[in-house]
Amino acid sequence: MVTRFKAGGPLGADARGFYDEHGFLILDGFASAAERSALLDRIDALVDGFETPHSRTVFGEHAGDRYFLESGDKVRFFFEQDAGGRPLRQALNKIGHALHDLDPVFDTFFHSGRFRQLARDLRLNAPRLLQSMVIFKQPGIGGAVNWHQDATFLRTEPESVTGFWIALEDATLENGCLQAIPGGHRGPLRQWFGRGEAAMLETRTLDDRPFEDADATPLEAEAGALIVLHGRAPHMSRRNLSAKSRCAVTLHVIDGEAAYPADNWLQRPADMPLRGF
Ligand SMILES: O=C(O)CCC(=O)C(=O)O
Repeated sequence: MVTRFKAGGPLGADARGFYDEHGFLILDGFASAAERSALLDRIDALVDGFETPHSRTVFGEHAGDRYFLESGDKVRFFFEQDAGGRPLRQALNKIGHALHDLDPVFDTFFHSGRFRQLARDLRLNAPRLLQSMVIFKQPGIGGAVNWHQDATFLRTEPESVTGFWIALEDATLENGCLQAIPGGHRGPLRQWFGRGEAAMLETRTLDDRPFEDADATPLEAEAGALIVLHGRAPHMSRRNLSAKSRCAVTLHVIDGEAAYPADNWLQRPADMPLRGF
């Protein structure tokens, strides 16, 4: 049974305890209706300003793809696999990965006192904003996101990545809400993803025990809710075969005092250092 908590003010001991035990936390009403519509309007404006390249980069088919590898300090657009000839706004899978530094609307939203307070309550040391995304989950074609742990993709020593996922629209089982395994964050990290030989992207198995669909708990979220995900929390989402869009924005934060290995896929140039809240 997933207990839901109300956003606003410092995290209570009950919410903190739930997060420690389960590895995720739902905070209802974190983003206001005005913030959601400002972000959705901004997303439309970004899409309107995007010049469609000759070849559309499909998210998940990016091994070795420079467009993806060089997106850590940019705002780039990735397509759904089954987008066919759909218009751009209905064909995108995601936008990433430095919206929080490069786009004024996202910058204002993410660099707010509420996120700072939440990071403090989660005992994140010297939080640094590493990665931000828009995840569209388009009606009818929104692709599944397979089981994974964020600490596979955003590695620090010691591990510190924490995900903030904010629903801009209602996310339900019908349109492919997040699903997670309660307590799964206390298990081992299963995979390593990063730059291997010749900086080519590589996935390595660290532990071959699979995550089981039978252990999944749906994290349904009303528009405005924020879901915190521990870096080791196993999570996934199914395809959106419904007629309802399920747009979300995400932010991944790391501890600025932890080491950030150079073989992480996401790299920042020296003149664009990570910032705190
Ligand atoms: O929004 C989704 O469906 C998946 C998001 C996710 O896995 C992530 O942000 O790590």
